[in-house]
Amino acid sequence: MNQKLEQLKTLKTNEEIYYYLLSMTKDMVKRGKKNESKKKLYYISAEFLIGKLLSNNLINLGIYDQVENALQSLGKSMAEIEEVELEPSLGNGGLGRLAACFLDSIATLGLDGDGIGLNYHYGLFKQTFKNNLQTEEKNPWITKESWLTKKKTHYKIPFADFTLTSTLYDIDVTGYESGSNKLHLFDIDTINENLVTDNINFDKEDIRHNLTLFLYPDDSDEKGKLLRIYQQYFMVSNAAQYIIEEAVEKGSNLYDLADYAVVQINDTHPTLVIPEFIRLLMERGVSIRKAISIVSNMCAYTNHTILAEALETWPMEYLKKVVPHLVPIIQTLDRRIKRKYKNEEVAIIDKQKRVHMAFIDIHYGFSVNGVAALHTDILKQNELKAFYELYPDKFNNKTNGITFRRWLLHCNKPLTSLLEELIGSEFKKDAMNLTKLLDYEKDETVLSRLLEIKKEAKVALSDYLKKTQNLTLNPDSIYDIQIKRLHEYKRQQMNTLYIIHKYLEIKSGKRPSTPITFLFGAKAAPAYVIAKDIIHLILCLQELIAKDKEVSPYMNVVMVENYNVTLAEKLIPACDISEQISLASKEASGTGNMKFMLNGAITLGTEDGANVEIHELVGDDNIYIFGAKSDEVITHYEKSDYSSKEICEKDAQIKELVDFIVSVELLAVGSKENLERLHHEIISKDWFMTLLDLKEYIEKKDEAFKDYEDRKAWAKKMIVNISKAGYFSSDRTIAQYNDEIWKLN
Ligand code: 26Q
Repeated sequence: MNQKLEQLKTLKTNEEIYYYLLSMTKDMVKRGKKNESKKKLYYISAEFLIGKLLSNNLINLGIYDQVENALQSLGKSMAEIEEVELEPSLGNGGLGRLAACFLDSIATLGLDGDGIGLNYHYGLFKQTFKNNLQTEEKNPWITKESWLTKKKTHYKIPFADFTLTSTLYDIDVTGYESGSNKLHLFDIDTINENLVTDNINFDKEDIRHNLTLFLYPDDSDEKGKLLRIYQQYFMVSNAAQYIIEEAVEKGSNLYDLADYAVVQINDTHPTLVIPEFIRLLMERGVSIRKAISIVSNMCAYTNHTILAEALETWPMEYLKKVVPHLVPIIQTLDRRIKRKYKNEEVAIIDKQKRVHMAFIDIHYGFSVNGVAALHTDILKQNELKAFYELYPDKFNNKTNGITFRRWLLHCNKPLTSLLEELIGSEFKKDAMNLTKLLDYEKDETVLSRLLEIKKEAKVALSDYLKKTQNLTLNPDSIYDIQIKRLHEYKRQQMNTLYIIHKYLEIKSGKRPSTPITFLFGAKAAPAYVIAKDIIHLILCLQELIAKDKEVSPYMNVVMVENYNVTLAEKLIPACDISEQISLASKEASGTGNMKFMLNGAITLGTEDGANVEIHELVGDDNIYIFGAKSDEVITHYEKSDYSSKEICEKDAQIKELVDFIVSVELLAVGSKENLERLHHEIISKDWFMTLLDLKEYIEKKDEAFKDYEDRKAWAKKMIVNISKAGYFSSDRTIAQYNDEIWKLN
């Protein structure tokens, strides 16, 4: 090791150093311990939002400090070296990041478990802003030397009209002071990057050459949907062949496959793995009856959403076009259910001949889990009630978690050091030890140090955003942050209505005691028109306020470009107020809420997803909760009795805020088409009930800003939040998955 670091000191450029460390790390993992057991977990997911890996791996291998010291003697820092690494965008948001946190915890707990997914060359997309609008560009990340290791593993993947040959690429997954596992990403050698013409446009029909170009290419048309099915089948056929091969090598006779493998299906995207396993077993001589029973004992399903549009159903016609060989199997699976249960609600193939992917998972998997207590309850009592009645024992909750290695040790070193100094380092292995911090609730020195650390993080973020995006922030202001995918149910539009409220207040002479910075980070799906209009509104407000000398000393709006894991790592430590304001019942869990809490931000949120559990842990005094409860919201949907139009007509203040979207001021910096469309959407539809909670939101947010003024009392809230965050370690979540679902030996 020391010799290697001496050699490092002879290098000059940041590139040279980065690539040296990359290969050194890969070498160490190769020679290090591997997690092994008879039964192995395979976590299949269309997304793995892994973020940059260098620091993470150095921390997990226990050599971060040594490397940092060596760099220092060169007059360099890890931060500079990390700039060289490109961040892959192999995920949309929560579901993909969760998969990455899970891989870290699986390895850390010493469990034998690999991830399986696809090697998208351009990932999601890189977001840029032009004329206050989102534009999408490809986001290449694969360089000649990278974390990927090309393997000699190839499979034949049969489609209706042709067969593709796959190639496997592996990424090492290091555990914190533990053995390593792998993330297997499958690809095709025939990919043609030149198919991408401009931005993210490409020939969607040329499957042999486009299959792994992008993650979830726009599926607003039939071609896009077919491509998604091609991707999904390619992913799961590779997975199933790989899993069977490994099990047989270890001695499985196929009939005992479930003793060698357990498969976690991450949302419905990998659902076709069930019929594919059955097909492969039948090819190897197993009867269909037996094959179904083997597979049913092996597959477990996680649900991440109750939004109707995200519950995948594929027209049978599409499946016939892409994977006709799976169709008879799916029909058999469906017939068996129809024979057994007369209730049409639980049929796999519905009257319109659409195949309900989640229903395959529920009938033919042994476990169904939601991702937070409230979410699992809603699945049982509403969305999946009919299934819960059939299979009460299959349903279980696994409240999400986050890896503290990345979301504390790596992204907030000053806070980590303070914690070590106060409570020792056991919290790094067992996060519940963070409760020891409660002893310092009244310690004035500790309270001021916490505030100093927060201030330092705000300065660091401000410097970084200045350097990388030419944004100017005031580190003496309150940092109020909403970072997550742009979706109407997450209600970024409600946040903008508050901003309008504050703007108008300042205009009328009522100034906040401490200036406020409203930060946003969000990508919108390329075909999601209203989501893009909301981004436009945020950017227009940013411009309007920045240009207004009367207002800008007191408030600012900052939307960061191309929000990703790397930016999240800088934004989260700097946050004072964490915006978690989804319409109750719609956010399955949220995981950003946990990262913020761990870094001493106070949540402003609705009783939704894991906010409910955060609320229970920290108590009323250490969180700002507002808005309609989930049962109320569900009743509004059932009765269709919510009308944003009525609210606007009855409440002049709300009307004033909403109408400001199409004011002369905003139209002067924005596009009439986008602003008018958004305005119209809110006053005539507002499907996610922004206006239902707006009044209470304004009140609660004002209360939080007022409380912020008492710095000591605020620091006490920070302490309580950090102390109670231990429950949200993904080590806890994964231990529960293993104890209750996977049961690895
Ligand atoms: C489905 C059909 C067609 C096209 C795309 C999709 C699709 C793609 C991505 C559906 C869903 C997703 C991603 C969902 C997701 O990220 N869900 C989030 O999962 C987190 C981890 O459990 C939760 O914390 C969040 O609450 C949930 O929104």
